[in-house]
Amino acid sequence: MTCSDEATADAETMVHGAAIALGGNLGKTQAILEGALGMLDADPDIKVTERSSWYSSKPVGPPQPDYVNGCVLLCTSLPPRLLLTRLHEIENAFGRERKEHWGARTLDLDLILYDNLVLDDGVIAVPHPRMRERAFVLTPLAEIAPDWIDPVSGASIAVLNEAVDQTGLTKLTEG
Ligand code: PH2
Ligand code: MG
Ligand code: MG
Repeated sequence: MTCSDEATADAETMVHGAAIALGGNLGKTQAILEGALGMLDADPDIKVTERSSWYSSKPVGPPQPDYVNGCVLLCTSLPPRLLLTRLHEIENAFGRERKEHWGARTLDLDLILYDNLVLDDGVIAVPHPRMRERAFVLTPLAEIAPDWIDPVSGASIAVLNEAVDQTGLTKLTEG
């Protein structure tokens, strides 16, 4: 399914497809991630179309608790910068504080892919520059978008996922 051919009343405006990675490792993470998903879908400019399973993952970065991670696909009328602003608003609504780089957080919403756009303007970078190294992004994303082609490498998400180390990643729920 692509956003531009979806048979809904919103089909004319919500023509852009995006993949979002969700993560967190402070508080009742799974409930926070579900809440964030609800807020995303409640946005009149965003429609969540697919969601992955939730995974437990060992932290990448400084010592900190294990994460819960997952991915969703959405259709949106928002251009990338406005979408990113909405993601930050939802992070802030869940008490996100920006302290240590790669440190513990209640909620992290990362824009991974936006159509087949390649953009890095200092504010926004899509595809997400580290997605190719991260099983906690690629494995959930491969559940819901295995054939999405990374416009930088030319490889599909399924192929990228086969190349990453899956150590430390455990499925918690079915998507
Ligand atoms: N996010 C980070 C840093 N490290 N590790 C895991 N397992 N999962 C994450 O989502 C994550 C991380 C910065 O965004
Ligand atoms: Mg992140
Ligand atoms: Mg982030």
